[in-house]
Amino acid sequence: MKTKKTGQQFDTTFYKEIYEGLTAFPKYISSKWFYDKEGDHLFQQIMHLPEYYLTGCEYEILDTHTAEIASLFSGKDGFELVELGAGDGKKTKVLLNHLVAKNIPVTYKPIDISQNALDNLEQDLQISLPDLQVVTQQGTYFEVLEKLCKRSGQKKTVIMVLGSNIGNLNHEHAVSFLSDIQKCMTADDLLFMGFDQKKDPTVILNAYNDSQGVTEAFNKNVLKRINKSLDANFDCEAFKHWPTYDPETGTTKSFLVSTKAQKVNLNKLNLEINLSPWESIHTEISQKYDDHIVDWLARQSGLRVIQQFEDSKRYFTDYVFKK
Ligand code: AVJ
Repeated sequence: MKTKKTGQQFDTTFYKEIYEGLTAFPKYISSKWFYDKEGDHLFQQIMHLPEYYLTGCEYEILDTHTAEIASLFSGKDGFELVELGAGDGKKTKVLLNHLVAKNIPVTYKPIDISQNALDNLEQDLQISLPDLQVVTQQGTYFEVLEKLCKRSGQKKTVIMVLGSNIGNLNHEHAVSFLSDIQKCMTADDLLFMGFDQKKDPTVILNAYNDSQGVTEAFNKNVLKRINKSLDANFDCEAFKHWPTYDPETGTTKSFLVSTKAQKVNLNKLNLEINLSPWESIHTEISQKYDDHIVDWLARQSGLRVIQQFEDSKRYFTDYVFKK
């Protein structure tokens, strides 16, 4: 049972949002468009970078507290594990291995915006955990939550959002995202969510400006994707990758800054845009948090933190929420 969106629907949103962002001032492109096949691949590489501490820290949390987390999740007659933004599922596999080994009945429902990532994950799980029941679904968080809300099963549901994926949303959007999740939860259900913490600004900036230039390539790949799929001619090499971190707000922002004047044709959009020298395109926010901000977000969304797990460096925290 798979819900695959037709290329058509996907294209319309993509076209519309790219048009909006590139005709706005200041210009922007949503980070959700990073993840085509090449973007997935580059993000996989990012997760292995020494500077990109997030993945390792959260892996440590799941690996250290596997049994405790598993027993927190387990319902009377098993449970459904819905993972929003599952990606390659590497961290989740620690938990899935444990659940299968302990014969705890679970249905794993990974959701991702990238069909490519889901196909890889499904294949991988078929081989490594053939007994695990897996149901994949492609879509954005918002589309998928709508379906989740209409579900009929009585089984306990645990919604999982790892990797500080919520960090791509500003606080206003994060509250509406958390509220949407809250509305879909019963009193029994749990939300397990990872939040990257405020820390030494240098550590944070390096995570988004690695020495091998993978993050730079990841950021620029969105322009390559636009060139390919919208028949456009961005000069990708004439952009500078520019991440910033504001320790007051905890917001990391990534920009592409044009090093020269550019006239860009986006033929499929019937659009021509001009970039002035040093004009920026904002491409991503990666919000950093602390316990107070997470508490505030939870309260705004009708949720409360019932437990939290930290890595040994206290760089990253997974929070457990109930409604
Ligand atoms: C997948 C959204 C958590 O913001 O840290 C990694 C994506 N961007 N390097 C993040 C990302 C640049 C990542 N998230």
